[in-house]
Amino acid sequence: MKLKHSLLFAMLAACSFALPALTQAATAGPSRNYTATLQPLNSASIKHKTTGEATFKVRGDKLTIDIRVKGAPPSITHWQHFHGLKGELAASCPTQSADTNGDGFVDILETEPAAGTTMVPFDTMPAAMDVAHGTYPKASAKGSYHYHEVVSVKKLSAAFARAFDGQKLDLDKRVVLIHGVPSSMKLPATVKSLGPIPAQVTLPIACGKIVKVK
Ligand SMILES: [Cu+2]
Repeated sequence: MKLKHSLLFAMLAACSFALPALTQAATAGPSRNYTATLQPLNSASIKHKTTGEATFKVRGDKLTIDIRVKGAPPSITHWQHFHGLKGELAASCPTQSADTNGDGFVDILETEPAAGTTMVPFDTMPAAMDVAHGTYPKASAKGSYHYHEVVSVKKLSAAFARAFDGQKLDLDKRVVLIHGVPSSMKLPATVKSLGPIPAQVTLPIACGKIVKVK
């Protein structure tokens, strides 16, 4: 009996120590991880199989973004963003069947039914949400790069809500799109782009659906 009591006491003591630790973790904010496996898009037409991985780590107010890409058209800048649908639905990555006009390229407009619209740029200042004027990473001569940024979840969420009708970031409803072929690459006139931006800049070359890591 005596042994049982002391065991019970030890368990209670352990619990009362564990409680303050749990409370501390709660005030530091949630800890969440997400990942996206990047699969090639338009690889047959552009002769580059772009692959890679994106990871998103939320620790308190810090969101750490890492995007590792290989096989991309080398020595050029690659626009990259998360795209998503406005509303509750989750975006998905388009396949080559999204080439509805049959010109051999899935252009940015043809990605919209599945992937939705351009939302947050993975440039040097994601929370500025300046998609058209951001500074994006440049691939090495071998076609690889590693993008790394740490952003404030609060700042990014606030900017996102302002731009998208109060919506939440909801990373696991978004897709990562990587863009860009050399400006010298000839594309059919049927390959569409956004406004005055050349189609070579916005042509999607890889996509990955963001999923929550358990
Ligand atoms: Cu994009």
